[in-house]
Amino acid sequence: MSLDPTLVTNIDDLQKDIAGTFRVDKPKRDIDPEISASDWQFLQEHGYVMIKNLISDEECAEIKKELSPLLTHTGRNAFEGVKTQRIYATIRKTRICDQLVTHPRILALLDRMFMPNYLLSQLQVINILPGEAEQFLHADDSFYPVPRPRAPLGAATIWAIDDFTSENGATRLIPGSQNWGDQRPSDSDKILPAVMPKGSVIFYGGTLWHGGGANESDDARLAITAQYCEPWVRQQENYTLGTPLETVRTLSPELQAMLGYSILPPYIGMVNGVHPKRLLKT
Ligand SMILES: O=C(O)CCC(=O)C(=O)O
Ligand SMILES: [Fe+2]
Repeated sequence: MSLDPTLVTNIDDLQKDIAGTFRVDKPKRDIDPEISASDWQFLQEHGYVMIKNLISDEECAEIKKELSPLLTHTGRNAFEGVKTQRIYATIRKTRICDQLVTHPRILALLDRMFMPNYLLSQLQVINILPGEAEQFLHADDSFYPVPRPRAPLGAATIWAIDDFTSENGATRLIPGSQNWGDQRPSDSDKILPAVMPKGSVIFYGGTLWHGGGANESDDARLAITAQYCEPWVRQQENYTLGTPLETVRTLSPELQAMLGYSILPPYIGMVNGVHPKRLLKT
């Protein structure tokens, strides 16, 4: 390792990317900047943005076919939903969701929201079965004990793999609630069901109040939620412990970084003083 004693001479130098081998790259996104700016603008105004038909019906059918055999358990409490099936450790079990996690239209929003090398916090498959009740309204990053109002520490996507209708459990959102302090939802709040065709996605910051809807239809409602967080807070699912190295080695560099094979310069996320990506070298 080469030594450069001039690299860090004062405390401000520690804000820099001082990694020797694995520098943080400025990502290039395959997405029209005007489209992304308009997504961002809507998100700022309403607390969420809905993007319709981002993947095709055929892709949704393929995703559903791959995920169905993995949907074996219903939830353990009212929050998970006793008539809702969830897949955790999705990264370990299938590659079919990767394309959604790293979709450029979503990453372009995350690039604006968080510091570089933001992390994947959750990747869950959520299948709401007929007869399920409404999920409690909640804000996804409320488990970080940092007082509100504040900027979101996490963000979520919910991809509709089935059509989302107001009968089958479309996610319910309270637009504007991202700006609340300690306020809790009340009957006077206007709730918006995220009705959208399969292949569409909603994106919102972790401070927005929302919840799964009741499923009063005769069919299940399949969704995939990828959630992300700032690189300086803890991920909800511990992907570095939960994903075997041989799986991580097969993933795109972008996804590897998001699981935790990355640093927030200068040191957060290091292993034995060096970049965690070194663990992936055989
Ligand atoms: O299934 C949904 O529509 C929302 C689920 C959700 O918000 C959650 O589990 O945190
Ligand atoms: Fe949620």
